[in-house]
Amino acid sequence: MLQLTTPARNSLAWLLFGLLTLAGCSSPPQPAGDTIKVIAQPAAPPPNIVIIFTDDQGYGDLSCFGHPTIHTPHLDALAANGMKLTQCYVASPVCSPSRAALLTGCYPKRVGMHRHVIFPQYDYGLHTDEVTIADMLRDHGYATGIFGKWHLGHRPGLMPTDQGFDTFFGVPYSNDMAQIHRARNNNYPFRLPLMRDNEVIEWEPDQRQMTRMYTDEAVAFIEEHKDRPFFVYLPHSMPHIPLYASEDFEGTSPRGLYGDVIEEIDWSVGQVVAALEAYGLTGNTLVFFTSDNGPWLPFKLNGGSAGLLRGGKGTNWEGGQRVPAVVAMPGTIPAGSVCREVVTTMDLLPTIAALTGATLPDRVIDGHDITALLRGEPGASSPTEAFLYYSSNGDLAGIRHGPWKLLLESGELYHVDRDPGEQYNVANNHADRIAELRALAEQMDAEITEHARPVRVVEETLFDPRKPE
Ligand SMILES: [Ca+2]
Repeated sequence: MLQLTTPARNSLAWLLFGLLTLAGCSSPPQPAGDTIKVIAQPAAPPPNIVIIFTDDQGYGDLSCFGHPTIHTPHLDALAANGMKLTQCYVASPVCSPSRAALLTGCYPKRVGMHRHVIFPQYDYGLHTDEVTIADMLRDHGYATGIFGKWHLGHRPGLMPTDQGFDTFFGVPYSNDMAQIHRARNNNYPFRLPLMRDNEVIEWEPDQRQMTRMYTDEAVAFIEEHKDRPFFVYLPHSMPHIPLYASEDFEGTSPRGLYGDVIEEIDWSVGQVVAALEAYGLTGNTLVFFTSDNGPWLPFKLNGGSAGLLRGGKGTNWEGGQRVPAVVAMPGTIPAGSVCREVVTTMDLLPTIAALTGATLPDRVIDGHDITALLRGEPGASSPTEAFLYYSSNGDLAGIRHGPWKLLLESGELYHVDRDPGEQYNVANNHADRIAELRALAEQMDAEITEHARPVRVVEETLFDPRKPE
C-alpha cells in the first residue's frame, strides 16, 4: 500500500543538463566533477506521459478486446506495439471517484471523493492539498495539459489549473448535465460550459465537435512542448450519453451511433500517436488508454458492452469496474504483449513516478509501481494483494483477493479467473474463505476510513451553471 521512495534515476542529470543548455552555457563556470561528466554524457530526458481516459466505455468495446463490429485500428495498433491489460480495474463504477483515484493513486474514500459524482450545483471537489499526477510531474519539470472532462470540482481553487495542470480545455462536468440534448422546454436547471483554464468560452457547445476539439488541442500541446517533457491527460467526454460524433463519423459504423463515437475516439488515438511519431517521441512516451468505468447499460443500444463481463456502470460486477486498457512505450514495453495480472488505475501515479524519476507524494497512497509488469519481466506478478470494490455511493461493497471475489452484502463468491462473467456463485463451498475475505475487506476499509483526508468546500463560484431565466 505504501510507496515512499523511488530512485531519482537520470532525472537530476537530465535537469542539470537541461538547465545548462537553456542558459546557453556552452562553457559553464567550472562546476563539480560529477556535473562535467553529466554534460559530457547527458541522460535521455524522462519519458512523456499521455493518459487517454474515455467515459463509460465498456470492456468489450474495442476490436482488440473482441468487439465484432466496432473497428478500432489505432487502438489495435497501440496494443500490437505495446501491451493489452486484461484485468485492469478502476476504483469506482462512476466518474468523479474514478477520476480522483486515477489522478491521486488513492482509493476515492482516502481522498474523500467516494460519494458519487459532482453535479453542477455542488460546492466541493478534490482537495488541493492532494498531489495529482499533474502536480508530481509539473514539479519534475513537465509541461502539463488536460483536454476533456475534469469532474473533480469546478469552484475557484478546485479547477485543473489548481491541481497541477498548466492548461485546461474542456468541460468541468459530465456532458449530460446540459440543456442541449434534452427535450425542448425541459426543466433541467443546469447547462454545460466549455472552458479554457478558468474562463467559460461557450455555453452548451456543439458536442458533435468535442472529440475533435480535444484532439486538436492535445496535438497542438504536444507540438508546442515537443522539446521538453510533457504530460497530456485526455479524458474524453464520450461515449458518455448523450452520444455525439462529428460529421466524418456519424452514420459510418455498423454498431450505430455508439460505434461512430468509439471509432472517432480511435481516430483521436491515431492523431496523438501520429504526432508523437512525427516528432520522434514514440520511444520516449508512455501512452496509456483506458475507461473511467463500465458501460451505461440501461441506455441499451446507446450504452456500450462489457463483453463477457457481467454488469456495467454503477455496479460492482466486473463489467462496472474492469475496463479495457492498452499501454505502449516501444523499447520499454514488449510489443504485442498481454498482461493478465490485476492492475488498477491507482497504479498509474507510482508507476509514472518510477518511470520518470519524479518524487512520490509524501503521504499514503494505495497504488503500486507496476513497471515490472509493463516491462514484461519474467515472473512479475501483481503487487495488488487485495482490491476493494466500493459502490457508486462510496460504501464498501466487495473484495478481490487472488482469483476470488466476494460481494459483501449478498455473500456471493466468484472465482473470477475461471468465471470472469460471474455466473457461478460458489459461496456454499467456501465458508472459511468468505470469513477471511470479509475480515480482510473490513480491515482494509477501516484503515482507509480512519486516515481519510477531506475534500475541499468552496463557497464562491467561477460561473453560474443555472439556466438563465
Ligand atoms: Ca464515467
